[in-house]
Amino acid sequence: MEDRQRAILIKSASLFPPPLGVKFSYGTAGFRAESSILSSTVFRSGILAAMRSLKTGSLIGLMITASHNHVSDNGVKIADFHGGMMTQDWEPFANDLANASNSKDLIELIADFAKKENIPFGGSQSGEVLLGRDTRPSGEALMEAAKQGVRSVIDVVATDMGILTTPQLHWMVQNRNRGLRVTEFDYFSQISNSFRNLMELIPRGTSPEPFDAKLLVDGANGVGGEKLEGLKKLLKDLDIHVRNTGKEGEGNLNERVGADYVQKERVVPLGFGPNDVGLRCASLDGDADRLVYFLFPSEGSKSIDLIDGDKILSLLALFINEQLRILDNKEKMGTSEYDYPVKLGIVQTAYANGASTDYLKELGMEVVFTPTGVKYLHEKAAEYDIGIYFEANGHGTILFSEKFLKWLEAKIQDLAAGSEMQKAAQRLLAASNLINQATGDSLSGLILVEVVLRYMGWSIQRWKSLYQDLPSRQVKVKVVDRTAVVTTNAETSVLRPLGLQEAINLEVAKYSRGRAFVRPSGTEDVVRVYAEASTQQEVDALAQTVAEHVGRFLG
Ligand code: G16
Repeated sequence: MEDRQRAILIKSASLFPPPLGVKFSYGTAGFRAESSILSSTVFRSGILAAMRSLKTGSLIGLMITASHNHVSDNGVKIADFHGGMMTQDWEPFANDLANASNSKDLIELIADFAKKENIPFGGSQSGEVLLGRDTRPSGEALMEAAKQGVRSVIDVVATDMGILTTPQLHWMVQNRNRGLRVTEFDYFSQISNSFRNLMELIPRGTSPEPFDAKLLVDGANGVGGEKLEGLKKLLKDLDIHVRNTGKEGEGNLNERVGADYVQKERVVPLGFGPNDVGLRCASLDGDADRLVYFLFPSEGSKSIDLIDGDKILSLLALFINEQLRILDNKEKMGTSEYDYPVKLGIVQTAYANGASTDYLKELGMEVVFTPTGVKYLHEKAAEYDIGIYFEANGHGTILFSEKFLKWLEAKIQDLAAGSEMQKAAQRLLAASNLINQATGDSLSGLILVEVVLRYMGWSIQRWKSLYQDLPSRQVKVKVVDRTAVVTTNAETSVLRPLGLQEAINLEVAKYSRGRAFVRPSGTEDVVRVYAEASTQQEVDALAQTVAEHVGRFLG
């Protein structure tokens, strides 16, 4: 590293000293912590993103958000050149950077890593980092810290995109690196144009009941509500009403609102009431990368009927499968051989309700499991021609491989104009343009779900009855050190502390269809417990006793 670069880094790093006695870890979705202790970590993440840009010769993204966490938290994550999460190979370096206790160690770490990775500081290569933030009050100052980090690396520029949803930033990085224009208007236009294409491909008059267009959306008082207000202006066929938009007086970010609250607590979010009984409702999270639907079943009921990520996944899988079936329908269409063995894969985590996995398997679908975290699910889904991934919490998307899309485009040209097969191929292509190909995105996901429900002619009640969820319960346990829990087998089994898994097994064995697992959260300072059983009473008892064991083993 040349002297000039070293001097710039030393000077800027001195402005962002790390907090004493805190250990940061690049977890499920980057670094997260109470916002007041994050400026050095965000500054250093700016350096990290700039180095990644020089290494890859591409635009890199940096998002400042703590998504579903409390408003006083914040966080930072890096979007890699393909638009997905940063390569896991760089996570240990990210941790070392965040935890370097002084500027000297920091500079040595950077110099060593740059040498190992052949990162051309001050050479012919230039770089760029695109930055976005959610609506948290701490975001503005942290954005400045991130920009200073990026600008501490010679020849790398920081482009501040202001307030964005996390998926918008991922989408922008992916598409800019493909040479496309990526303003917010471009993002909205892509969604609204493909929405219109799909709407035109819905067969007329096939639905037994008139479709109720009205949709109520809980924006979690975050960035998603405001963006949806903008997007919906381009979606004339939809009747979307956004609540909890975060406007003055509407409430606080994620406080008794939003997808995480609705999915975990199964209660009506603030802003919804008796007048909404029976209506189709959806909930976004704080940075609009999660989506769940819900139904307020009856007046006086505090609880909701939840349509979680598993049911969104099932609906979308049915739609995709149906189009593939039509494309394969040789006898009916009398066309040539189905000449591409499309590999369709479904990716879930241990949180997926057992009934959803059974349902998908009964449909003949290939279902695989990964640990929690979009970074794992996305990577797995990308192995298929069409990979559909969703976490039960509503985080997910459908990925289409480039090879499959090329084949699909050629197929559309070959097939008889206006034929059912051509329409099925066109629907798949439009869906691939609509739903975010870089990461899970509640806005594009919501619009696709709305079209698919129209295509199916389904009310939310019909959708809900696709299968009966097994009763489940999630609880959090505060412990002294959550990293003491080490899991294996896609987080379904505990390796450490010794004896905890045996204790869980004994509890699970007491219940029919019992299942339980524990894992350290990567976004909050807690250990999470998930349980399933045949009745709600049983599952509550199971979750409770497992949580007690966690407390006993971990203190
Ligand atoms: C993030 C991740 C998700 C994960 C969630 C909870 O979501 O992107 O993949 O499911 O955290 O993770 P954990 O259980 O480890 O706390 P978000 O919406 O908070 O960015």
